[in-house]
Amino acid sequence: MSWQHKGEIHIGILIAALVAAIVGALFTYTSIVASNRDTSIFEEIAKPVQEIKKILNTEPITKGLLMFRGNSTRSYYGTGPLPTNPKVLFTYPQKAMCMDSTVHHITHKWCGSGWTGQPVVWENPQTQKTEIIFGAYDGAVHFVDADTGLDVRPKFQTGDIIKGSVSMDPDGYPLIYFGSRDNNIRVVALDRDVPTEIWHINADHDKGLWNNDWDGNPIIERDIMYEGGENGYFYIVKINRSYDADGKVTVAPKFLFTMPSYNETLLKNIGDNNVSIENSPAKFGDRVYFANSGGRILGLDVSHVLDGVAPIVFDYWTGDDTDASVVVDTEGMLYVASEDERTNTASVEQKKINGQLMKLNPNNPTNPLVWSITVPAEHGMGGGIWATPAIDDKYVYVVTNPGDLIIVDKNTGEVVNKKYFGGPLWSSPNLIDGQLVITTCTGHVIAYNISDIKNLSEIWNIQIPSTSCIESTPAIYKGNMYFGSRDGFFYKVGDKK
Ligand SMILES: [Ca+2]
Ligand SMILES: [Ca+2]
Ligand SMILES: [Ca+2]
Repeated sequence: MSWQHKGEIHIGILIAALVAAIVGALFTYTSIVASNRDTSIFEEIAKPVQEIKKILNTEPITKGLLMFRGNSTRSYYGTGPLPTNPKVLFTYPQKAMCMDSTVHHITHKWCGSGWTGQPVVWENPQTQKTEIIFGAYDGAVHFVDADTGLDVRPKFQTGDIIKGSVSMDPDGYPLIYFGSRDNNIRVVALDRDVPTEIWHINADHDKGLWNNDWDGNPIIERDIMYEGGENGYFYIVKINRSYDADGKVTVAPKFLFTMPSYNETLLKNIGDNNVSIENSPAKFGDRVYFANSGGRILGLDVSHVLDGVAPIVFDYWTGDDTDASVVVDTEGMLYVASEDERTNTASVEQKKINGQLMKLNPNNPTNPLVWSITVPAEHGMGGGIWATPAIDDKYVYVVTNPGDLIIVDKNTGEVVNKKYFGGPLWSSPNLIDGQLVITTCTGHVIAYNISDIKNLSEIWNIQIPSTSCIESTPAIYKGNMYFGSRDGFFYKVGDKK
């Protein structure tokens, strides 16, 4: 071996040692941070070193509950204190919000708001007003003054009903992002005379399978949008937000990454082509997770997505339609709720393994199932779960289509409480200040003290006058609750001042 080769080896070893040291340091750093309970801090710091300082100086500018389940891990429930003697403080609007919608040649009249339907609540720094923003079954996005229940600005009409939740730009840009059944997901600017579309993706952008709606709530993080469509495709888009010479907000979006969420294995397993993405993606650190109606859960590593790559790092099959959002805890564990619809052999066999509620450890990709619980048909209702679970330090709180609240120990998978309300329960539970808020399909909003998890004590229980289904997840902000019902109207519930 010549001297030159030896030199190369020495330099190679040196470089390898350096890389190992850097990786080791980073690993230790991220491990420390990963054990930190504040997920947002974890997300901020699990980044290349050169970005850390820059990022730590950046505070979220927009105040409020800005997206479905409040954050990218889908685990933030707003703020209290909850009311002690809640009343309906306003009903919006004057006339029921309704629209006819046709799918596969069948037309239904839809009213109010539904699944997932959780509103945005944000504090507008310019007007000093708290504003509620939600899409409804009249196909419009509405902008409502949280104090008065009156329109803050004209509604934005789309061509079909809106089921999903709106995302408000978290970085102070006057932009909202939302999907509609009219096949478009839109970016709408709020700094014009009327709310104005400045960009959209049509579901025909890619020839996928199944359908063309957009129910999922997009994640907007560091100028990047993450969103799945009912065409079965997942999209990662650099938004490129800016302002023009007149000071109006602009976007110049660029597709970074697009992929179908299905593959031949999945289609063979399910034996049909319902592989739409209807759930809202979740993001933890450099990983984004989403599921489709075929039950495939994917995790992508998006650390190099600006270079157009996002490799699959997690791939799990639940056996059935998974529309509830994946919820991620502070350790990166996944809580997944699925439906129970398919009767083909492969799906039935898989559901025997993982049931309809499961904890998955994505760091163990070959054997991720930690525990599972079955949610079979009961009380004359089909089995499974549509609502997104809520989590706290110790427990998972999930409500089911058959109509039960089930509370599960996060570590052991033991069911510590089960309570029947009557199904379907599609509205996600909320946790605020040690209280659990459940909304039902008979128009009830109920708060429980959960300090003794085996003996929940009811604090209050109110019912909207129409007794109509509350299918949308309420937004809770400064103790007030904002939600739509299937009766056509939108409600604010709280203590009278
Ligand atoms: Ca459609
Ligand atoms: Ca579905
Ligand atoms: Ca389904």
